Amino acid sequence: MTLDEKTQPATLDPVRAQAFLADFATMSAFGATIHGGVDRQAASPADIEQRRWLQGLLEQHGLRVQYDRIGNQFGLLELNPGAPYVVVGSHMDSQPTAGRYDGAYGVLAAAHAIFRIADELRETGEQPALNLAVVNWFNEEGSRFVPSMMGSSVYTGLMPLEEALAVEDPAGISVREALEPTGFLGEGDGPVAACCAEIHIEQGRLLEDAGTTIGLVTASWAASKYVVTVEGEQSHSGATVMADRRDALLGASQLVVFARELADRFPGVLHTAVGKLDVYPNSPVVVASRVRLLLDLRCADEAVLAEANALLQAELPRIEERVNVALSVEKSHEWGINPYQPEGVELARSVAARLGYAHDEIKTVAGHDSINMKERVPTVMLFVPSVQGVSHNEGEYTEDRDALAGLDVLTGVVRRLASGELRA
Ligand code: HGY
Ligand code: MN
Ligand code: MN
Repeated sequence: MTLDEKTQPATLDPVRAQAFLADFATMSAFGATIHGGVDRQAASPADIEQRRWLQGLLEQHGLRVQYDRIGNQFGLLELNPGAPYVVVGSHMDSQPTAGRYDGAYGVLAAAHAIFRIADELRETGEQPALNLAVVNWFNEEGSRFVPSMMGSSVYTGLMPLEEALAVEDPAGISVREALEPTGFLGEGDGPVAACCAEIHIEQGRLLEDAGTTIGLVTASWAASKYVVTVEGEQSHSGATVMADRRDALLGASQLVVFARELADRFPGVLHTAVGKLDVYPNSPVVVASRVRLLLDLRCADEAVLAEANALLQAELPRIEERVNVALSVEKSHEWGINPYQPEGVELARSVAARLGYAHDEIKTVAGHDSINMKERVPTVMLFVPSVQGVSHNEGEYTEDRDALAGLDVLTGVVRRLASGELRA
């Protein structure tokens, strides 16, 4: 890897830039897929191996690594004994066959930002007002264990610990059972946060289309996620008279199509999908008796989301009647359009402006751990561009120069947060 003039951000020296890119290449090898992506679901062997590698990297730089009771991984740099922490990071777990950048970029950027600030403080002998922590939140993706953003939800008290530990994957393995043998199930609640920062790839293409390098995230879209169970009756797919069938997969399919029609009623404002179907018995020559599916609604407007949820509820009895199945619906996760603290947006804006990077405000459509954190402490969320907006796909890509620009801005933000400028 070489850095040309275009790649090299103004205030990040080439040695640090190279070190970041080299570590990013190393971390991308954990769970690497043949198409250039990664497969690192929460507490899978690849996730575990990568966490051990991160622990080594953090310890090499003098950070003390600690795990809390839901397996969040923290690298602590205590420079002001007893003071609370600036918690900086993201997640390293992934969706199955996903991209290298989602989450992992933010954890590594946090680590390198803190390494640089620690070196600067050692040189000047200054003591910051706040301590510094890198965080790798457990199970942000929620693919193996539903719901998403689990580690940060428990950390912030938005999800009870015991409920999270009891969640089972499709093979019936609980979070507790998956984490216990890894040594990542710690004892305490993790460091006390005074404020938080996260950097992430955009996963959309607004920044790229506008030629903007740094997104200053002002708010999230709202989300409603459902677990739907469709109950029908198992029968012979050939022999059973059509009128007698109670086809659970047909009922589920109608819901899949309805979700799309719902989004089409609110173009650009509502995004929907069914991303997962578990079909029982999922066998040839058998009409399915039961389908469990995960339905995801994301919306830029809470009133529209409420209307979409009402339309969905109204559709359920229609599907039941048409297909002769029973539907049960449970909301598994939701969040609203709560803004990030405007003071944090302004702080990030001034850092990006001073460093000379093109920047603009943006909203996040995807969920992030910082959405939970901002409910508790002042939180700054930054984006860097995703090439063509590709994400949750092995082809996910961010240009090196953008990744480095993001690291540069994150470092500036964390430096100011460490001075206690914005704290709970
Ligand atoms: O958007 C999501 O729900 C994901 O966990 N990032
Ligand atoms: Mn992510
Ligand atoms: Mn993701």
